Amino acid sequence: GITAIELGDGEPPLFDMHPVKTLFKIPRNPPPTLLHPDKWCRGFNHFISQCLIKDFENRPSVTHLLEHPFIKQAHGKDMSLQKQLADLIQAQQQLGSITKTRYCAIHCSVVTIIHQLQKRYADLQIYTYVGDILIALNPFQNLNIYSPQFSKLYHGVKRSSNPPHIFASADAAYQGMVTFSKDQCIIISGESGAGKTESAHLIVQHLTFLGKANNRALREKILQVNPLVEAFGNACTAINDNSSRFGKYLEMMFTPTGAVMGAKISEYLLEKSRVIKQAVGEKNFHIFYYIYAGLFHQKKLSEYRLPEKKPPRYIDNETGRVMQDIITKDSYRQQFEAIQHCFRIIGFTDEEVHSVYRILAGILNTGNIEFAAISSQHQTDKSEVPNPEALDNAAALLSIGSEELQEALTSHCVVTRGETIVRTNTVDKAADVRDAMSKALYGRLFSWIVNRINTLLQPDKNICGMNVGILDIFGFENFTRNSFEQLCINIANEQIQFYFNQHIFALEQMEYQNEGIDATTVVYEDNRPLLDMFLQKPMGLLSLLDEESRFPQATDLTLVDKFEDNLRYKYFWRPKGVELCFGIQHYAGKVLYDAYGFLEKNRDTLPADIVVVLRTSENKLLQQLFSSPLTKTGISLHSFATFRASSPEVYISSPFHSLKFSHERVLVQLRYTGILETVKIRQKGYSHRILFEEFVKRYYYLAFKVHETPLGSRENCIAILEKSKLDNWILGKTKVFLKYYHIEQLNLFLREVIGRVVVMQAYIKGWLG
Ligand code: AD9
Ligand code: MG
Repeated sequence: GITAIELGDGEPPLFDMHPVKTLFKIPRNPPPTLLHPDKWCRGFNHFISQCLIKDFENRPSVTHLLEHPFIKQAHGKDMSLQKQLADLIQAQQQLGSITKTRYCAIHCSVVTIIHQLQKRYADLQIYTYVGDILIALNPFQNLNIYSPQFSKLYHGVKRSSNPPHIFASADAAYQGMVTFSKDQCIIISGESGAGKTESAHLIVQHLTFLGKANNRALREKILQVNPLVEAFGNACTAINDNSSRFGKYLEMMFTPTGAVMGAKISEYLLEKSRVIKQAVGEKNFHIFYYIYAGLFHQKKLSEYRLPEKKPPRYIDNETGRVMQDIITKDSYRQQFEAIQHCFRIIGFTDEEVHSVYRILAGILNTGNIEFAAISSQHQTDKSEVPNPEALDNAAALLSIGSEELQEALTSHCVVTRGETIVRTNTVDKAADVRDAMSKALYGRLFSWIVNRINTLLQPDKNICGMNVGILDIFGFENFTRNSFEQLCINIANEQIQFYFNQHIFALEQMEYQNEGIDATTVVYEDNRPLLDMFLQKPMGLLSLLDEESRFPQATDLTLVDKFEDNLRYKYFWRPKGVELCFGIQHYAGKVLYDAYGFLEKNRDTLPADIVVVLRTSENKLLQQLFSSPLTKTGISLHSFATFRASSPEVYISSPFHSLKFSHERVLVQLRYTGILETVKIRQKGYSHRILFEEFVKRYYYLAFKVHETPLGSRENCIAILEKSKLDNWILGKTKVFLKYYHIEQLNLFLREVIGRVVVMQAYIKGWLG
């Protein structure tokens, strides 16, 4: 049977599949104070609320709670339920640090949602709606629910006709775009490993299915975009074997009639430092292993000057297993073939692909260049390359002179009073320059690939189209050691959360007020102050970091001192005894950062001498990479701010790295993402708010004759709504307030009516002609 369920929005009924359905129903009105046997669901919720308030103050034991006669009576024989409840309450106790009001405000929903999610997860029903938001739990296994048959099933039907599915969300975005000629945006958020990237693929898959153009080649191309950029931008981390190490905003462009006509990607904040070093248990970007394996099997390693015995330092993270994996793992080789296929389908020339491989091999060889100090009486601090082979290899692959490269690595020019003086680099400095060069090469290569894809998939400029954007970034990260990269990633996530709050809570509540509608305010955790701490100028954390990076004498320690002196926020603290450490209370949890290397990473400088040498390259692609000054990729995600007010969202949460549904993990994620508050506001709120005039223009067919042009008045809105036999809608001062299911119903009616009109026109045409 169909098991569509809804959390929030009130309709259709909640959890009708549940054996103790009333028990877990979210009360639509405030719970009554008395426990009426007929309304024990409300009573139960109320009881829990009382317990939890007490629990918050006294922290009684769970056993004590379970001994309570009401719980005993309510749950009778269902011991598993008791156990779950116990787990749940324990988890809540562990949460700490949340305010009492908030704590009480969320608990009812916690019980409901978590139980429901768990039940569904046990049946591998990973999707659940919260109003127009979709929660997805990572199944960690292949589900056979993404075939073209499923795409068909979810095409243009009412959401309640089928179980919740990511295709339905993609479909809603597409239908919204076509029906209202409005760009749409799908935001995918959730912590690392939650399944965002996987979801983004599925959305692209369904949108390509919907945007069927006659142009099959174009569809094929679009489907290859994600795999290609992810080979270069994803890597294996401690949490996720295919972790996104960059932020990606993919826009799919459609013609006014909804045929796909192109695509565009924007990339943000690639974690370039991964090229030169990876944490224990982590790997470099996938592409390095793919080409190594591919070239090995094609017996072409020597052509690219890559050793067969000991793989280059940049990809050999001291486990010594890398070469064995490269030789034996079929998946690497298959991925290499897949990438070659992607390049070809999208339209890269063989020459371009060859250049890309040469640059990648060049980077790997660059990493192997070593430096040793020259001891001489006259010169101090000078270094030389004791292994000229690596130097020659790198230079050959990058098509530059090997002497010039050595020169640029081991010395630098300083201009003083119009005179150019050559200074030598110490061993450490030379190694830094080498690594900076590798990072710059990779970063610019990545941007070039993205730009090239954009050129190859550019839509016809003469058609004024619309788009659906899909935002997939790196999820919130909290490792044992967190560095600059984690800080950037977490700030980006903080901004997404802020956007989410704005969109779901702040803007919506403001609109109710303006329109004179009495909707209960929902209290939510506003992370604005925390964002201010990061982004404010000139005293925010990022400004302080930039400022300190400009002082040549500054160290990572003076940086942390500066943070401590200037950031007077409750979200910031400095643990005692660990000098380079500072802590931040993010929306998603506390993270301890190790400031070692922060300044260097933030400066991200590439010596001019290196740029000069690379520009002399005979490799056309490489020349191009360094021909223009590259704009620094800032931390700000302002470019994401093109969101439309009515855009649907996909909201991804996950049970994290456990095949078992873990209450604590899910609970924590539900809590910090504000899902519980979202349910509240979605129950009480109206996700669609349309100006009278716009509403009449869209739907007048439903109550008026085709040739009529009714005024965009309040009365005409009422006429349309009544004619459509809808209830529960509200009229504000200038807008109609509707729930998502109203829109669904109206659009369905509209399609029927238009269908009739079209048939009639065809009939008349046939009759006349
Ligand atoms: V990160 O922030 O980029 O580190 P994501 O993107 O949230 O993270 P990802 O989509 O990469 O996570 O999912 C992690 C793994 O979970 C995937 O490699 C799949 O093995 C698995 N996964 C996620 N979603 C699904 C799914 N719908 N079906 C099957 C899935 N497996
Ligand atoms: Mg990802």
